[in-house]
Amino acid sequence: MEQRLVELQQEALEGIKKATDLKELNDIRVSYLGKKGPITEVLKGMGKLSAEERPKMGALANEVRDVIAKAIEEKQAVMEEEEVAKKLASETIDVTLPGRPVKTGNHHPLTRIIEEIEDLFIGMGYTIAEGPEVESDYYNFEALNLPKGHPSRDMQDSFYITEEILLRTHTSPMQARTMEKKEGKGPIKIICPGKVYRRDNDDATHSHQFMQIEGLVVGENIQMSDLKGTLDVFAKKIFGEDREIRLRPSFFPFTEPSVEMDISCKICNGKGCSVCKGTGWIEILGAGMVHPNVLEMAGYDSKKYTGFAFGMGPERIAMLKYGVDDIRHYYTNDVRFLKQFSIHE
Ligand code: 2NL
Repeated sequence: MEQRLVELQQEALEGIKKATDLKELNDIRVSYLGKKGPITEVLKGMGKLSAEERPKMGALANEVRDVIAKAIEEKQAVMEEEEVAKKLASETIDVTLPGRPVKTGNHHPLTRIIEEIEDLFIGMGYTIAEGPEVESDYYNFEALNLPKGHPSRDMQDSFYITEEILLRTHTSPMQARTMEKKEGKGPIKIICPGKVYRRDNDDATHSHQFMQIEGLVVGENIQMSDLKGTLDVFAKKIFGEDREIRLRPSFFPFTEPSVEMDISCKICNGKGCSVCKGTGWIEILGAGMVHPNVLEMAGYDSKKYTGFAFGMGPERIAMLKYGVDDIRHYYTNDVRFLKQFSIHE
């Protein structure tokens, strides 16, 4: 019996030594130390032994069991360590590799130009006023000195929902609303950006839906020179400090007098080229002194208060600033067009 136990221990230790993975090692544990294993078998035969031999044999069997168990434990620890080392070696990461680029979008060119213009005027003390695109006939026309029968109100020029409700044709209704609401009828300095609509056939320079930015300043002693100075700052900040402006007489129903503003052509520096059609000047926006009728309709005393207003199309501003040749590029959302306005590489 003693002989058998010694053999078992040798066999087991040999097997443990040869084992190449954790599964093999576990199989050895089960087969030698398990309930149906050979050591348990040997111990079952102890009944035949004498009273002196029995404890000796029991102690030996326990010792063999402990030796095998300890050998398995040690080998397992070594194997586990090796496994971790192998994993670490195979899973090393190169922290110097460049990261995967994150795809970023960018603001639409119209958003960009509108925000740039807004920021410029906010810097001069203006606030932003936004309002409904579905407007009443009153705010879109009547309050702006466009009485019934005026050619600008032609059904052909607007999208009507009912006789009295339409899609706004300019952002001026928001200015009329702001003046009307102003408590105490004090001074106003606002910029009104937003979408506007006209019944038009789309082509390279026309669209039935487009953006507008209007500005309105109302106060005591507001003069034409304030308008000119403001527009000069605007032109130089948006198109470059070396730009000159020129005001030409014009007509708008809501301003009197009215002007159109040109900037000197950047391409030819005023000499005349194909971009400015030989004139040296490029038309940028319309403006004027707020018509007394418009002030009075909003509840302002036009003898005490005066004001100036201006309106421009961001599409046109961005076309000139970025060299866009067709207004429809803004609305068709071809990413090859849009990507060119990314501030990222
Ligand atoms: C243009 C011309 C203009 C205004 C807009 C305005 C608004 C009020 C009172 C007076 Cl409430 N004027 N807006 C004035 C002059 C010109 O826009 O050609 N825009 C693209």
